Amino acid sequence: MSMNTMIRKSTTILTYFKSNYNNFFSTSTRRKPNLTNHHPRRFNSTTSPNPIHDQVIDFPGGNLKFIPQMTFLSESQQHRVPCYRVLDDNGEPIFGTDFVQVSEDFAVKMYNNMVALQTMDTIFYEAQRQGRISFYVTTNGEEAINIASAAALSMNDVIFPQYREQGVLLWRGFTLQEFANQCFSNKFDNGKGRQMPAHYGSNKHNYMNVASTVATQIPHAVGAAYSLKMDKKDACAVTYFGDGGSSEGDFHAGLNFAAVMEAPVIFICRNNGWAISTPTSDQFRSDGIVVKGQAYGVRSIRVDGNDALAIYSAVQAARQMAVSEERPILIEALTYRVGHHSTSDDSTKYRPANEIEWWRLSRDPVARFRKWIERNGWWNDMAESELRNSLRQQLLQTIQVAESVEKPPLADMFSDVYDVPPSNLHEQEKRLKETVKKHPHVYPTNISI
Ligand SMILES: Cc1ncc(C[n+]2csc(CCOP(=O)(O)OP(=O)(O)O)c2C)c(N)n1
Ligand SMILES: [Mg+2]
Repeated sequence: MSMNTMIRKSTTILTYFKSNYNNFFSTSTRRKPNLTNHHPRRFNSTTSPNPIHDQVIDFPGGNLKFIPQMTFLSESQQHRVPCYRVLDDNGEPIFGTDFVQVSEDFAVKMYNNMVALQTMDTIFYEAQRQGRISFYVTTNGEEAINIASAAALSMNDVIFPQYREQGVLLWRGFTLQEFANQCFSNKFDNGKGRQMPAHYGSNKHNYMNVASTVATQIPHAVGAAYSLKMDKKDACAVTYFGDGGSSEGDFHAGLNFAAVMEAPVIFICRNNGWAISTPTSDQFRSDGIVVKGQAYGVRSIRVDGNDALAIYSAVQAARQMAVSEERPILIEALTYRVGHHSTSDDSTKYRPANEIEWWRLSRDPVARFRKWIERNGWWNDMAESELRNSLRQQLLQTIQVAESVEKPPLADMFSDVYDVPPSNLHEQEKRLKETVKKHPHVYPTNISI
């Protein structure tokens, strides 16, 4: 198109726009704009001249009202979104609370798992401090989110974790020995020693491999949910992430896609206040994460993440809605990361030690749930010390075993990525083997060639 034609066309468009300007926003029938190029439903305004409150525009998404005042939406709501809880800090049910009942056996099983998770984290953390494994990440303070959410799901639901959700895998039956094998990168590790410790994954348990690239699991979960829906499976996808994960673009893309495609996925955000050393106040100014769900058209709830019964009830309801109504649900679980971010971090460098202590002592989700089961007569001091002693012994045993098992063979480094490995990979493998042969003294003895 020549410059002259372009100018002519733009002038025509401008003239058209000017002459129809009022019509675009007018509700009068006398001056109906010529909207032949638009979908007729789009700008179908009502005709009543007054009062303005009766005037609506049928815009994509539904009818909306016209108002005469120039009103900006406030950047914050007058009232923050409230937080659903069942048990108070003392493990006492709140008056009038609405929750899913659990049997004695089930509640005790949940508690056993929370204590197992806590003990495993303590022992593996110590193993890293002793130099026996290279890395570890604890769930301290977030045991209820891990175990109670897992307890509310079905085994067919597919889990897309971040990296602080080992309790979900524990609940699904991954054994303490399997956890230790992964952390010690021995030949029984599902990942064949090719991932950092605490990067678990298990096909058998419908638990996708942990990838520490924050939030990449979110769009994966949405895609998987959409495929579950297309296959008419009685299951949903469930993805976990932190407040930091919600600051990534993947979170926003995932939420929007899930809303539009009506994918049965549950987004569980562990808002624990910190993304390593970055507090939430430096990440967003919205009322947390829950309001973002609503902004994307996703049904959402804010839950006390340190209350196992509230998490259990909310996740069970979310699952029911996700699967039967084929829709995404967002859960923002409020909690606190009591431990350091990982063994590569010292959180006292960026937050006060007394803040950590307060959450550890006053808001511990495990102690809170214990108070509730004790109050019901389902638990006592003797059961507690037996459980803790037995778990400690088992875990010490598992790490001894895991440590003594040999590492995966060197060839495993080169397998599983390509169907037909390319020539440069063959070349690298050959060179590595030659180097090991030449310098056997610097090569670990527990790795077979
Ligand atoms: C894409 C990406 N960016 C940055 C990092 C470095 N990193 C690892 S964990 C983390 C913080 C994540 O915080 P959050 O999602 O709140 O999880 P939390 O550790 O609090 O459980 C960051 C920034 C990463 N692993 N991946
Ligand atoms: Mg966080």
